[in-house]
Amino acid sequence: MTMTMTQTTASQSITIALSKGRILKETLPLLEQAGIVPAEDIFSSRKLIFDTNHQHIKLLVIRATDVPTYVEYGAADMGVSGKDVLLEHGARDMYEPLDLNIARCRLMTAGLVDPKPVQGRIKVASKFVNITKRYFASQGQQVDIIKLYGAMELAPIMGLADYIVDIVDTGNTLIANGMQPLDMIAPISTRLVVSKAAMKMKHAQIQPIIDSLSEAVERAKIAAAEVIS
Ligand code: PRT
Ligand code: MG
Repeated sequence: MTMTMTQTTASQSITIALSKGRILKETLPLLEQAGIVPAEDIFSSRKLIFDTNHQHIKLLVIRATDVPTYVEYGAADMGVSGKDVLLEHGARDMYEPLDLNIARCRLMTAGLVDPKPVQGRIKVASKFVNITKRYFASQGQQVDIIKLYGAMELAPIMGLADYIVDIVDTGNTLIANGMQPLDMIAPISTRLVVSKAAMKMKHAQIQPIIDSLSEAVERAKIAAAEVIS
């Protein structure tokens, strides 16, 4: 009897995996607008799991690239993840019910403003190797892909690669490094993802969270439009 009750309680608690870094800064105000507030300040804590003002909702704060993995395996019921990360990961076994409309940017190819002639096969450096492979294949181009973990802009300057695939916002980082954006691969924003298993098993807990986040996104859009006009 006690066992059953414990299991019921555990299965009805909801874990939301948040991407730390720049996405987190924009996620927390949205969560607050949706009525979900961490029990303590996330930025001044070393914790990885946070209680909230809702007894049944917990927040995980993890590396952005790990969020789809937690949701895919059902270790987190929901997640907040950049579309770039989802595209690169593959995002199997999860739904993507909501565009949170934050951390907007573009995934693009880029190259030197003054390119050197290509020697042999085209080399493309990126941390998004799967996206890069798919994009150039879709263009009918065979390229060698070089995996990097950061500072992609350096690769063409140093002759490591002819092109890069990276995130572009203002374009200032490219310009500062003698590069220019070339082709747009995909527009990017942050998405709410839900594990397929959790959507089935915990629908009664999950749907209200989706709904209140959706309303928070709409209110943020209206507020942004009012600032502009
Ligand atoms: O940095 P680390 O490797 O630890 O993790 P991360 O890069 O995954 O995390 P973080 O905090 O940098 O957040 C990345 C996520 O934010 C991405 O997955 C995108 O979904 C989103 N996002 C939105 C951005 C940008 N805008 C952005 N401008 N991510 C990165 N950038 C970087 C870009 O890589 C480039 O170096 O900013 C530079 C370009 O900006 P502009 O304005 O100069 O064009
Ligand atoms: Mg970064």
